[in-house]
Amino acid sequence: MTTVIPTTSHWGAYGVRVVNDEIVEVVPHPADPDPSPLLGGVASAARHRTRVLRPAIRRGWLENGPGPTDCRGRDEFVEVTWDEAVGAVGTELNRVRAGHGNESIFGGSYGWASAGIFHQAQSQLQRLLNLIGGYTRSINSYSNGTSVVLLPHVVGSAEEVMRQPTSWPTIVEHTDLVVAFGGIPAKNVFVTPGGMTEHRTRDYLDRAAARGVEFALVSPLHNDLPSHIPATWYAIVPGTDVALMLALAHTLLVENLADREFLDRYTSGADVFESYVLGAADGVPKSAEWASTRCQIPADEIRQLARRMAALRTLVTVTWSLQRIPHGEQPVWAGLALAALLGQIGLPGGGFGHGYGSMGDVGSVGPSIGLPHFSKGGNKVRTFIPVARIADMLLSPGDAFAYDGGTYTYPDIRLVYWAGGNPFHHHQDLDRLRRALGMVDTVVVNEPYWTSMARHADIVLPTTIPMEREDLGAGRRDTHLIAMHRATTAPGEALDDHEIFRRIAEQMGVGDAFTEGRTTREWLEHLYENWRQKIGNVVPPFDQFWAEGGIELPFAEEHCTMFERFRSDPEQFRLKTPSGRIELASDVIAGFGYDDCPGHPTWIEPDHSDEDSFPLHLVANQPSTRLHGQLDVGAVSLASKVQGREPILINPVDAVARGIADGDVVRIYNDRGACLAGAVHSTTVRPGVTQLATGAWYDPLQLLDGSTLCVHGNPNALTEDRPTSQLSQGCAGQQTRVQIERFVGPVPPIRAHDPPTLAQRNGNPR
Ligand SMILES: Nc1nc2c(c(=O)[nH]1)N[C@H]1C(S)=C(S)[C@@H](COP(=O)(O)OP(=O)(O)OC[C@H]3O[C@@H](n4cnc5c(=O)[nH]c(N)nc54)[C@H](O)[C@@H]3O)O[C@H]1N2
Ligand SMILES: Nc1nc2c(c(=O)[nH]1)N[C@H]1C(S)=C(S)[C@@H](COP(=O)(O)OP(=O)(O)OC[C@H]3O[C@@H](n4cnc5c(=O)[nH]c(N)nc54)[C@H](O)[C@@H]3O)O[C@H]1N2
Ligand SMILES: [Mo]
Repeated sequence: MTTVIPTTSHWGAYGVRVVNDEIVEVVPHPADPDPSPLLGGVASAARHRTRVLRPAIRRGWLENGPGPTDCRGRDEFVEVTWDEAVGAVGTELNRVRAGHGNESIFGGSYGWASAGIFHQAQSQLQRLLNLIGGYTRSINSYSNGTSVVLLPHVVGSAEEVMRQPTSWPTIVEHTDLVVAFGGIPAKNVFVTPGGMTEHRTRDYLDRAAARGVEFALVSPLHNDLPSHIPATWYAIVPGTDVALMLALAHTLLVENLADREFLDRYTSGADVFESYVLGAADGVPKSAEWASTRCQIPADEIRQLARRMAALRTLVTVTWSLQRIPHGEQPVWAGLALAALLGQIGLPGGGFGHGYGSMGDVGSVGPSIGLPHFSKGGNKVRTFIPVARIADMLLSPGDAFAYDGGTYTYPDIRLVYWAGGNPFHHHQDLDRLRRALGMVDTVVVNEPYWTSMARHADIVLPTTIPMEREDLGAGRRDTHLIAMHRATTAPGEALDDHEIFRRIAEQMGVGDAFTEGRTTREWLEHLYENWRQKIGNVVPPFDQFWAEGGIELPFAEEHCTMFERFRSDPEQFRLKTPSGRIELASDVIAGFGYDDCPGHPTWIEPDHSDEDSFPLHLVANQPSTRLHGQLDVGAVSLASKVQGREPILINPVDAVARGIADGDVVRIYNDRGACLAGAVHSTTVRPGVTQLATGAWYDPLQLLDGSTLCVHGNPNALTEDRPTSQLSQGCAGQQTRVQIERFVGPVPPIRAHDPPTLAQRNGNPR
C-alpha cells in the first residue's frame, strides 16, 4: 500500500495515493465527518487533456504585436519556449508602464484559484505587480460584493455579521424556527475559501431537525434545503423576497406583534420604515395581499408565518444569492429590518443571519485563529473598480461611475493580467465581455487548464495545480493546517505561479525583491515559523508539522457575537453606524440620492417589459457538481451532463407546454444570447422557474447571423451585465429571464473540453 499524500482544497482536505505518478485513490481527511462529493472529480481532472502543457501565444499577437482586436478567442495559438514567453510578458509590461503608466495594467485578477497560502495565484501576481509600481485593482467580490458595502452602513460591519454570526451549536440548542430565504443549500456547504477539514453543517441541520426546530424554506427551489429536513416550502417567485419580507413586517405591525422596546432601544429609523410598510409614506400598505400578487405566496400563509415568527425564537437568514440580483441590497436590509421587528437580534438562536448554507464556515465553531500570511506588498496605484464592473471599465475608459457615495473614473487599461480566475466563468453577458477584452493591447493568463479565459488570452502560461507543488493550506475557522505535499509531477512544462513570476521579476530586475532569496520550501518554513511565533509557539516547529502532514489548530477563546454584545449594552458596544444602532433607515444612504438604492429597505418593482418574450425565470446558482468552472472536466460534473450538456431543471408544466421531453437538448435564449442545455423535468422548481447552474465551460459557436450560441450551457451567455445598484456596483448575475424551446437539428459537438489546436513555430499543428 502506498502512503496517503496530504493536500487540501476549497472543498476540503484529503489525501491521494499515487502509483507511477498517477493518482489511484482519493482519501478524505480522517477528521472529516462529511467529505465533499467533489472529491470524486479530483483524480479525473488532474491530468485531463485540457491541461495547458507549454506556454502559448496567439498567432495574431505574435505576428502583429499588441493592440485591440476581435480575434481573441478565435485565432490559433503557437507554442513557444518559456524564455520567449517570459520575455514577451516582461517586455510588454515595460512597454505599458513606460507609455501609459502602471494604472493601465489591470491586475485585479478576481477568482478562486486553488487552496494553499503561498501559491495563491493572485498574491503571487500582485506581489510582482507591486514591485514594478502597482496596478489597477478590483475591490469586493462576486460572492457578497453588495452586502459588504451595505452592511457597514446599517450595522457598522459586514465582517462581524458574515464571519462571526450565531454559531450552529447555538442554533441547534436555542432556535425554534429558521426562516431561510434562499434556503440552506447543502450543495454549497462543502466549500470554504482555503478549505475546511471538518464539514459539519449537514450534521447540525440534522440535529436541529431532531430537536424539532421548524424550517421555513423560502425559495423557488425545493432542493435548497436537504429533502429529509422537515420544512414548509414557500415556493417564492424569484426576486420577490423583499415583498414577502415587507408583508411579514406589515403583519407584525398591524397585529401589534412588533417588539417596540427593541425598536426604541436598539434601532434608528424604525418610524421611517414603519411608515413605508404601513403605506403612510406612499399610499401603498405592504400588506399580505399586496405581497401575494408579487411573490405568489397566499396572503393567509404570509400572515400565519408572521405570527409564528413572533411567537417563537426565530432566526431570519438570507443567502448571499439574494443580494446577487438587481437591487440586491434590499433583501438583505429588509431581512434585517424584519428580524429587528421581532426583537430577537442578539438573543441566542434568534435574530438575523446572512450566508448560512452559502459557505461552509458560516456558523462554524472552528478555531478563530490567524493563519500564516504571505505578503503582496503595497500598491502605489490607487485606481480601482468594484469587481463586477470589469467590462464597463474596458469598454468605457474615462467614464465616471458612482460607488458608495463617491464618483470615480474608469482607467484606460492596456494590459490585463489574470492568474487564478476565469471571467468567462464569473462575469455576466459573455458576448459583451468578449467585446470588452478586445479593447486592450494584451491579455496574459496563467492557467492550468484551457479555460475560456485562457482561450481569450494573447499569452497563456501553464501553471501547476496544488498536487504538483508544496504548500500550507487551511481555510477560515479551519480545524487543521495541512502540510500540502507534492504528490505528482506537473504535466508538460507547467510551472508554479511563483516560479513564473520569479522569472518575469528577474527579467524586470526585481528578482531578488520578489523571492527575498528564498526557495519555495524556505518560504513555507518562513511563513510557518513567523506565524508560530506570533501565536505564542503553541504549535510544533515546521519540521515536525511537515513530517506529520499537518496539525490540529489550537482553539482560541470564543467571543460573543457583535449583536450579543450590543444587546447587552448598546452604549458601551455601540455599533459603528452614525446612530450607533441598527439603521432601519439610513440618512447616509438617503443622502447619496441613488434612485436604485433608497434610504430604507424598499420594494423596487422589477422591470416586466420583456416578460412576454421571455416568460421564464432562470436561476443561475452555484453548481453541486464542481466549484464554479473548476472540475467541470472531472467525473462528477461529467456524469451529471445530459447529452453532454449542462442539465437545466424545468417544471413539467412548463416543459410539456413547450413540447420538451426529459432528456431533450433545449435552446435557452433571450435578447442578449443563447445556450444549449439538457432538459431535466423536475417538480423541485416552481412553475415558471428554471435552474441552470454556473460553471459549464463556455463554448461559443459563431452562427451565420453573427450571433453566438454556447453549445454547452453556460448561463452567463444569458445574464445581464448590470450592477446591483450605484451604492455597491455588485454582481447581479443570479437570475435572468429567458424563453426555452426544444433544439431541432444536429446537436453541435462540445469543443470546450478539448484543447485548442496548437501550432508549432514552423506552422505544423502539434
Ligand atoms: N450567473 C452567475 N454568475 C456567477 C455567480 C452566480 O451566482 N451566477 N456567482 C459568482 C461567484 S459567487 C463567484 S465567487 C464567481 C467565481 O468565479 P471564479 O472564481 O473566476 O471561477 P473559478 O472557475 O473558480 O476560476 C478559478 C480559475 O483559477 C484556475 N486555477 C486554479 N488553481 C490555479 C493556480 O494555482 N494558478 C492559476 N494561475 N490558476 C489556477 C482554475 O483552473 C479556474 O479556471 O462566479 C460568479 N459568477
Ligand atoms: N458545490 C459548490 N458549492 C459552492 C460553490 C460552488 O461553486 N459549488 N461556490 C461557493 C461560492 S464562491 C459562493 S459565493 C457561495 C454562494 O452561495 P449562494 O449565493 O447562497 O449560493 P447559490 O447556490 O448561488 O444560491 C443559493 C440558492 O438561492 C436560491 N435563490 C436564487 N434566487 C432566489 C430568490 O430570488 N429568492 C429566494 N428566496 N431564493 C433564491 C437558489 O435557488 C439557490 O439555490 O457558494 C459556495 N459554495
Ligand atoms: Mo462566490
